[in-house]
Amino acid sequence: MEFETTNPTQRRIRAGDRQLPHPPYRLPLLGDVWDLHVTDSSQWGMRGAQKYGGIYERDILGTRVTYVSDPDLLREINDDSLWAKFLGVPIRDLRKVAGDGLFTAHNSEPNWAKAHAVLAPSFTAAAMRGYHATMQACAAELVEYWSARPDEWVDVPADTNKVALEVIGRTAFGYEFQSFTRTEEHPVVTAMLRTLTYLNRAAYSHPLVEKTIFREQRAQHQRDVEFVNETIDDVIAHRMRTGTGGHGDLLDRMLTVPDPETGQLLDPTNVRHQILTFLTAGHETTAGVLAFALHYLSVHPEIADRARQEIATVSTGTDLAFDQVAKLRYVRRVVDETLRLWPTAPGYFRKARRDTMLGGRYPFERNEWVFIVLLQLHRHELWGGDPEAFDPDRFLPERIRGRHPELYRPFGVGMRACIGRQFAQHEMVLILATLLRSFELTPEPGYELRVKETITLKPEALRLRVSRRDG
Ligand code: MNH
Repeated sequence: MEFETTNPTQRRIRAGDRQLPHPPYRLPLLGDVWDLHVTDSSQWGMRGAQKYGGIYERDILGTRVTYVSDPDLLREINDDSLWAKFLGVPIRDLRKVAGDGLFTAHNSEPNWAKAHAVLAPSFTAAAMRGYHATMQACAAELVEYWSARPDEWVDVPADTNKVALEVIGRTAFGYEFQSFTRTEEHPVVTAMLRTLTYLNRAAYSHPLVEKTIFREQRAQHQRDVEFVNETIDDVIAHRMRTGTGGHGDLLDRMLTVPDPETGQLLDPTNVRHQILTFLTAGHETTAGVLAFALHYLSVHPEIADRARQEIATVSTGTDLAFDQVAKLRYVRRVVDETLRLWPTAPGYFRKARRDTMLGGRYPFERNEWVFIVLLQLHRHELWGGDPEAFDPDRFLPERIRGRHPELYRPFGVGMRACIGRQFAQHEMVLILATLLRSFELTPEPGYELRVKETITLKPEALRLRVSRRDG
C-alpha cells in the first residue's frame, strides 16, 4: 500500500484537478452529451482522439469518460498491478446475459479464477490440434455453400458469422446450428444478435426511457434472453443425461474438471454463463475479422495472389493440415493487419487500482476509469506512413522488432486478455486460406467500406462475387 498523503511534498490526487481536452461548447449539467454518438461510439471515440489527442474526455451528464490512445500512457494502464479490468457500459450490460462468465466477471469474483484455471488448458497452442478437424469441416461447409452461389452477391458478414458460429458451437459444446442448410437464421442466433443490438443501443439510455418509448423492444429483449438461456440449459442438461466425457469440447471440460485450487466443479449456472460467453465473445469478433479481411483481399488482388502463392507452397493437397496452418506467415500477416485497422473488439476499459498520477500529469482517483481506443492506437503516428493503408508487411518480423510494445493490443492485455486468441488465430488463418484457395473474390463496384457497430465491428452491407478457382 502507498499512502501519498503522508508525503508532504506530494499533492493529494484529486479528480477535480484533472484537466483534459474535450469537445467545445461544454454545457452545464449536460456536459458534452450533445457530442455523444450511440450507434458508432467507437468510431466516434477514434475521431475524437484525432481531434483532441491521445487522452481526452467527454462529460456525459456528469460522468467523465476518458479516451486513451497514447501508447506511452498505456505502459501504465496496461499494467495489471496499477490498473484493473473495468466493466464499462456496454460490457456491464452484457452481464444480464453472460453473468459472471469469464468475459464479464469482475476480477474479485471467485468464479473468474476458477473458470480461468479450468478452461486455460483448452486454449493452449497444443489444444488447437484437437479443434483443427472441426474448424476444417466448418470451412468446407462454407466453401460448399459459396460454390453453389456463383452468380450471386454473397452477404459476407452474414456468411462469416455462420462459419464462426458453427466452429464455436461445435468446439464449445458439440452443438450444430446447421447454419448452412437452414433457410432461416437459427432462432438462437436471431435472439442473440437482437440482444447485442439492444444492449448497444440502450447502453446510454435511461430505465424510464426503456420502459416507455422502447417498451416493445425491451419486452422482446427479455423474451430473447429467456429463450437463449433455456436453449443453453437444455444442451447442458442433455449432456449431463447422456454422459460427459469423450466429446473433447469445452462443455465436457467444464462439467468434469475441478478447479485445481478449490477442488470444485463450476456450478451449472456458471457453465451456462461460460457457454454464452464463448458463443458471443468467440463468434462475432472472429467473423468480423474474416469479413474485413475478405473486403481488403477483394480490393487488393495482388495481396490475395501473394497469399495464394504461399498457400500453394505450403500445401499441395486439397486440405491444410494442422502444422501447415502455422506456416502460412503471410496469411497470418493479413489477419494481423486486418485486426490493426479493425480490431473487432474496438476497445476495453481499465480502472485505477489506487490514486495515481497518470503519465506524471493526469490525476486519477482510485476506481476512476478510462476507455482504451484501439481504433486510434492502431492508427498512431508511430505506425508510420499512411495508417489507413492496408499493408500486411507491417507485421514482418523485422518491422515488429523495436516497435513500441503497447502499439498493438487487439486481444487486450494482461490477466484479462483474450483467452481465445490462439483459437481465433488458428481459425481465421485456416478459414481465410481455405477461401482464398477456393475462390476468386470480386468486389461490388463502388462499394465503400462503412463500419457497423454492435459492440463488435462489422463491415456494413459488404457483398462479394465468389467464383470457384481450381487449386
Ligand atoms: Mn476474445 C477477452 C478480443 C476471439 C473468448 N477478447 C477479450 C478481450 C479482447 C478480445 C480485446 C479483452 C477485453 C477486456 O480487456 O475487457 N477475442 C477478441 C478478438 C477476437 C476474439 C479481437 C477474434 C478475432 N475471444 C475470441 C474467441 C474466444 C474468445 C474465439 C473463445 C473461443 N475473449 C474471450 C474470453 C475473454 C476474452 C472468454 C475474457 C477473458 C477473461 O477476462 O478472462
